[in-house]
Amino acid sequence: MHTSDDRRSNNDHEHEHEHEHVIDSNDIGSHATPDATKADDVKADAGHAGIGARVDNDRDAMALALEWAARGMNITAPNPRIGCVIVRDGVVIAAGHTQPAGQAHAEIQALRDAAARGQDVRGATAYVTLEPCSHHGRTPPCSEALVAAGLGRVVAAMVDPNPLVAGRGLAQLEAAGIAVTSGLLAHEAHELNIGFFSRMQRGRPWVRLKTAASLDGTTALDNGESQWVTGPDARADGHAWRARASAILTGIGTVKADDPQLTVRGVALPKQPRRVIVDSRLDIDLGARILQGDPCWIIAALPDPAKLDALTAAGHEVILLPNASGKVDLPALMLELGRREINELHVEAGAKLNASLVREGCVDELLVYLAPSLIGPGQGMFALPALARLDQQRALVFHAVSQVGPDLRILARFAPSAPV
Ligand code: AOF
Ligand code: ZN
Repeated sequence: MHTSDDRRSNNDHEHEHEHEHVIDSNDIGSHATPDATKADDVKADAGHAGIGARVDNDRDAMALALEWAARGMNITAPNPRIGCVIVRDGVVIAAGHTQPAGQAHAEIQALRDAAARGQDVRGATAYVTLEPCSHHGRTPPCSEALVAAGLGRVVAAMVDPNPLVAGRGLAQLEAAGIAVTSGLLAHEAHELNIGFFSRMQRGRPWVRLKTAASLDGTTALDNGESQWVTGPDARADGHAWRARASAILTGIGTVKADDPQLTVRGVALPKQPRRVIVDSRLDIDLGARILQGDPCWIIAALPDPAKLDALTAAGHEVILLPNASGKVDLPALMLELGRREINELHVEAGAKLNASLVREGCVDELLVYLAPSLIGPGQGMFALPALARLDQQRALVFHAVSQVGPDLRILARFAPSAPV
């Protein structure tokens, strides 16, 4: 039911090229630089927030490490966004954050930064927003690098949920005589890597569903007209949220109605998020704009060998995930996306796919833009069935509410006990 006539997703797919706003790629999740005094013996560097600053306590140092972590917002996936600051005698002497996967982790960046500044890290304290890794992955273990560099103390915000690490990094540091603590600003560190934690702990991405509507909840007229409901600031903000996701999911209805590209524009990125299209019957037109760029993953339920071959020849991948009713098995899709190392999944789809995802327990968070206008009847955000009793309603909690230009931005999460 969720794919066939899922028409408009919301108001900002058509003519996507018309809103090319430049966004600071770090504008989500960044924090204000702590008010710190500059020490004399370390040169302050405007491009390197906090270097040379005095930090009086572990908490302030970790807050700075979180700020550094947020600089990796759009570049580290599938690795988590981690920050590391090195403090000696109460002064920040070096810092770094995770680079794109396969390149240096935060700790290595910070050690290199210290070396580049001629700073001696022996006996210093490293503040890291995740336990240093202990495994040989795409890169060698950070725990060994910290031991070799002679750090005196390591403070971590959280233990690494990656089963390849899971406490071993801290244990190795301790075994080498380094004083170790963990758990400082853990909540903030978890929020910054909510997708990585979701994938490691639940095997599926953190799913954030974006929609935009008038104050009375209408996303488009019945004839499909949807430009514009929310303003340019909200649309640009939406691109910043796309940018941090590993993949963007939509449905065939939206592809047919809006012919969107679902790319990130106006934000510098090492690689675009993967586009994922739920298309049970492989109805997609090979000329669709979404198929003209980077490879897409097309999720189908019914094999159509000729179409499958054509899509494959065009560089796309078709993944068959049927459920008992001949539609795409959405929970199985979430697990498949987890296996494919998708940390955060950004959904921009129509009311039917939105509702199917919600009903099948696949959505963690709603990102809703509400315009200060009334439209009246039209297409809604979720084509959910009518309830018989009000106690059947799906409970959410408002996680964050802010104003973006003239519009409201609401981040709402399903309450843990909510029926899904
Ligand atoms: C750290 N510091 O900055 C990050 C860590 O394949 P690799 O070598 O890049 O390792 C990836 C894993 O390392 C990742 O799954 C997570 O467990 C950890 N991430 N660890 O010490 C960092 N990003
Ligand atoms: Zn590491």
